[in-house]
Order: sequence, then structure tokens, then C-alpha cells
Amino acid sequence: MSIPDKTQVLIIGGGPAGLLLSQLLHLAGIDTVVLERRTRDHVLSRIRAGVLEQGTVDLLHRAGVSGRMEREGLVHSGVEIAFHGERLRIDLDDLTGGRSVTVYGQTEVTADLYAARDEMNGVVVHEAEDVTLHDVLGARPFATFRKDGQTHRIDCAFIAGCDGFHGVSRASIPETVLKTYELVYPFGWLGVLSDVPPVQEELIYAGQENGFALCSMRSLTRSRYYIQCSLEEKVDDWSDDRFWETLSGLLPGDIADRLTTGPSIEKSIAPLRSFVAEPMRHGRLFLAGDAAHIVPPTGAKGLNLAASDIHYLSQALIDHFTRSNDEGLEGYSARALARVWKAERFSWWMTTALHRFPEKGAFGARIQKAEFDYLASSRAARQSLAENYVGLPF
Ligand code: RFL
Ligand code: PHB
Repeated sequence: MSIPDKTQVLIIGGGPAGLLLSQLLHLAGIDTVVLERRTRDHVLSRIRAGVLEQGTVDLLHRAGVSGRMEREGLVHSGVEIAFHGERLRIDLDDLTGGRSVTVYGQTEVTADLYAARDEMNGVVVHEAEDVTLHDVLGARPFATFRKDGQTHRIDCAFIAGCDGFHGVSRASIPETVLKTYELVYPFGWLGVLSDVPPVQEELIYAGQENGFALCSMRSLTRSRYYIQCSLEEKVDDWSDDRFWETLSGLLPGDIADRLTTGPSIEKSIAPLRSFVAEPMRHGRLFLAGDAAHIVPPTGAKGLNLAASDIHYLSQALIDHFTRSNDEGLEGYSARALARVWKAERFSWWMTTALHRFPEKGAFGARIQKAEFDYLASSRAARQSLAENYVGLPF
């Protein structure tokens, strides 16, 4: 593959945000190049999100990459919250007037996007090293990078920073311009993927004296489980047996009794963080997805926020190139951030309501119990949870 020296939109990062933007712009006749630091195999080996909002599903459909998701994705019309042994089903369908979520792994979304980009001869440069952005405040920005020992330069009209939390795009914006907001939680999630049937058909978010656990899945034969862990934990110290035993202890007894265990095929620890960088635009550089914001995974919002950013950004770029209308680009940051902050609130709330926070003491624990009792007794409270869980409108 030869590397072009110019394009209309240069996209940094070949994760779901970058690939989806590339695909949507391609369908509108706009030329893109994606620069990805890692190999394709590496990107496709990362196990991350599992729950897609209806808006994300609709966007993947519009991008022409929904065929396999429609066949293999599991539509869930409810989700369960368990607290100190009590169980409560949130009937998403009933509480939101017929909305649901789809369980389909981020790894599969990314694989489907790569397949679509290949089919349309989309340019994705892997192992692009030392990507550096230049002149983003000028009319003709460009990026330089190294690939196979050679230095390249690509000129463009716009740069989309879709390179995740540790990427170069946000770091290219001067600190004097960017305001950041951050909350780091005093724990992480230890996740295990295993080819065993899920413990039940719907997801279970379980809070208990000793911590939090989540029972999720990728298919009817592949489960994804998480437990709250301390930030000092090392994956190597967690044998499969220790993981299953700890998970069982965090679940209500009847659910633990039904748990099928087996060898893990992936095991990893992720810290939990809330983070927002404002604004999401600097000159001709636009940030999207994890490059601009992080949510703790408790609300299943990270990938879905990347999708809504890309919806706004792709529309704005299409309006610019096909209708010479820049209103979308001018309003992008404010529009995206309005939705981001609501998802930040919800993810923070779910995390706070269900995890063990030793430093919050007995008062904090009783507030959590009151939170659960309120959910159990109030349809309005359940409706608020359901409306946010299925996703606020784009
Ligand atoms: P990504 O996926 O991090 O992709 C960014 C890409 O940019 C590349 N990159 C660079 N490329 C070139 N030059 C550089 N200097 C670069 N620096 C980085 C990276 O290699 C990478 O390929 O960001 P993107 O596209 O914004 O997508 C965001 C999502 O990945 C993320 O929000 C979700 O995974 C979060 N998340 C969940 N989201 C949900 O919506 N539902 C869930 O159920 C859910 N569960 C989760 C999650 C995240 C988790 N972890 C591990 C953080 C569960 C977990 C455990
Ligand atoms: C997952 O299946 O990986 C998953 C599901 C729901 C969440 C977070 C992660 O809230």
C-alpha cells in the first residue's frame, strides 16, 4: 500500500471512533487516511466494551457495517441490579417505551469496520510511529510520522484526533487552551473472558459489602465477568480459581450457585476514571471518543460516547465539504460535550452507587442502601436509570 501525501480528513487512531469516522466520510465521498500506532492484530486483540445503545446500533447500520451485528448481537430488554443479596430487574423495554441495548463486543465492531474499510480500499496505515501534528491553527494542517524507518508527511484540511486517552492529539493542544476535569476512583476492575455459558440471559450489576461484580457476556457460550479490585493488584496473582471464588462471593447466593466456571481466555485489570477535556476542538483539530473523555465502565457508555461524537463530527464534516456549511464544525464541541457530561454523570452515579468505597464509611454504605431501596420502590427512579442506560438521544 502506498501512503498518500494528502487527504481531506486525516484521522489519528484506528480504534472504533477513527474507523467509524473514516467509513461514514467515505460513504459521503470524502477522502480520509487513518494513522494507527499499533498493528491490526493488536487492535483486534483488545477486549473492551460489550453493550451498544440503540443509537450506536443505528449509526453502525447507516455506516453499512451492521450485518453480522444484526445476526449475532443479543438484544437485551432488561438488566438486573443486585444489592446486598436483593435483586431488582430494570425492565428497559417497559420503562423507555420499547428501547433496548445490544450485546455485541467492541472487538467485533472493530473487526466489522476493518472489513468494510478493506472492501472500499480505505487507507489505514498501521505501525505509524511518532505521529506529530503541525499547524492545526492554520488553513493547511499536516502530520508527520515514521513507518518502516521512513518519514512521511500528509497534508489535509482537518485532523480528527481519535487516538484514545494516551494519544498524541489531545497532548498537542496547549495547556492554556484545554481545561480538564478528572476523578480517579480508588479501585479498578479485574475482567475475565471465558468460554462458558453466561450465568443468566441478562447482565447483572452486583454491589455487596466486599465490593462490586458484573456478569456480562459476548455470546450464549462466552461470558465476560468483572470484579472490583484494588489498584495494587497484579493480574498474575489471580489464578482462575481465585477469580471464580471471589466472583461467587460477590453475587447473590442463588446466582452464584448457577455459575459455570472454566479456564479464562483473557484476564486484565483496568483502572476506573472519569475525565473530560474541553473544548473538543482546537483550530482544525477535532477530538472524539476516549481522546477527549473517559467514563468508568459501570454505565457501559465509553464506546457509545465515541459513537455519538462521531455522529456529530461526521455530519459537521459532510456539511462542510458538500454544502460549504460550517455551522456543525463551529458547534461540534458544545454539542458533543452536552451529551458527554450527561453520560459522565450517569457513569459516575452507577459507579458510586454500587462499588465499595471504604473511605466513605458507614454513612456512605447506608446512602447506597437507600439508593437501592429508592430504585426498588420508585418507577420514576427506575425510569431515570433505564433512560440513561439505553442511551440519551444523539
Ligand atoms: P480507542 O479504542 O482507545 O482507540 C484509539 C486508537 O488510537 C491508537 N493510538 C494512536 N494512533 C496513532 N498515533 C498515536 N500517537 C496513537 N495513540 C493511540 C490506539 O492504538 C487505538 O487503536 O479509543 P476510541 O476509538 O475513542 O474508542 C473508545 C472505546 O474504546 C472505549 O470508550 C470503550 O472501550 C470503553 N468501555 C466500554 N464502553 C461502552 O460503551 N460499553 C462498555 O460496555 C464498555 N466496557 C470499556 C468497557 C473499556 C474498558 N477498558 C479496558 C478501558 C470495559 C472495559 C474493561
Ligand atoms: C462488558 O461486557 O464488557 C461490559 C458490559 C457492561 C458494562 C461494562 C462492560 O457496564
